[in-house]
Amino acid sequence: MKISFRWYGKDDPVKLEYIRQIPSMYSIVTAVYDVPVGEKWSMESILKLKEQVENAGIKFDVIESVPVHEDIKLGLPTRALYIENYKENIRHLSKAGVKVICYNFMPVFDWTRTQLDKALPDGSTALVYYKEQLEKMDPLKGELSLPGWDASYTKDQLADIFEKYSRVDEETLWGNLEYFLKEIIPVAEQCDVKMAIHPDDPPWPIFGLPRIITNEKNLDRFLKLVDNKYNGLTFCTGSLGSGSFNDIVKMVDKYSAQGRIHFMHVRNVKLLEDGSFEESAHYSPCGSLDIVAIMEALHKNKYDGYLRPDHGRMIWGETGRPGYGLYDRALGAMYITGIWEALEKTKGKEG
Ligand code: DNO
Repeated sequence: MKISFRWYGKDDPVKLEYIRQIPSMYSIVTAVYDVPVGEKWSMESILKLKEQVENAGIKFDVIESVPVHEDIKLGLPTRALYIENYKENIRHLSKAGVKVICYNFMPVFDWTRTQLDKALPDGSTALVYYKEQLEKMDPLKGELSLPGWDASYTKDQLADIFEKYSRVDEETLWGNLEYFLKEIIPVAEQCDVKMAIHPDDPPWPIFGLPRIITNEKNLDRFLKLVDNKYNGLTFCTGSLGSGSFNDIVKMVDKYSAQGRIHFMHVRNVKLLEDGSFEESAHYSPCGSLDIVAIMEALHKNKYDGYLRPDHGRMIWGETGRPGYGLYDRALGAMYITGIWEALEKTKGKEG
């Protein structure tokens, strides 16, 4: 297992120098942030990023994300250009030594929460998704600002995209995903870069838009679309785990045994009765997931891919990017590292 940490580039208040001080830190997870979705990333900007990361003494192995242009998800004729750009990005990143690319195939919105600073009983704040609040939100009306939502859309553009998606149901989205994979996976294989799709967060349709990377049956279907290890998963325990229908330990065990998990996002989530959820500290008793059992499954299957602690709460007065402060994610990294060390000592290095 290779511990990694997401870093949002030079504007991230969390400095590379601080990340490096977390014991066990191996690789940074980052991206080129100043290029519009769908465009090519120049070799120059990739190499600049690599240099910054390596100067801080950490590896530059994982990209999260190379975003997929909506025209690809919508299956529009203009997808041809964006797919060529995507292939070029894979080639460029491989030249810079990148091993894994994370991406998602969620229409319009990435991860969605209804509140970013919910105060927990211990005084920390966390990201939450309350079903009742979501049902009252309408992205086409009012001021809606969601994390992961590309704020560069004007209201009119958003209305236009929603109109286009009215002709895309789940099966059409599957078809568009298959088309994309059949184009890019051969390039990823030639370049020895593993593609790792991120599941939909939350794993169910929102605002009437389809979502398909949501459960075990669909992950099986996804992996068979192109049955090649370069077509793999970012297994996000919190995203899939916010659906009580997902048996996370069983799924981690199954897909890591198949060698199809290239990147793990590990975090905990507390499920509430009505299908709502709150993000919690990584420590198992704080949420609904058994983090030790998840790590045991990875260890048993000799997982040697990348893993990053995912969203943290805001603690100790830290302010910054919701979910992506330093302190709670660093606690998560050490908790996970501690579990792994204990597994190696008690069960042997071979898993
Ligand atoms: C949220 C992240 C996601 C992820 C993308 C991958 O915190 O895990 O935004 O980066 O879905 O493309």
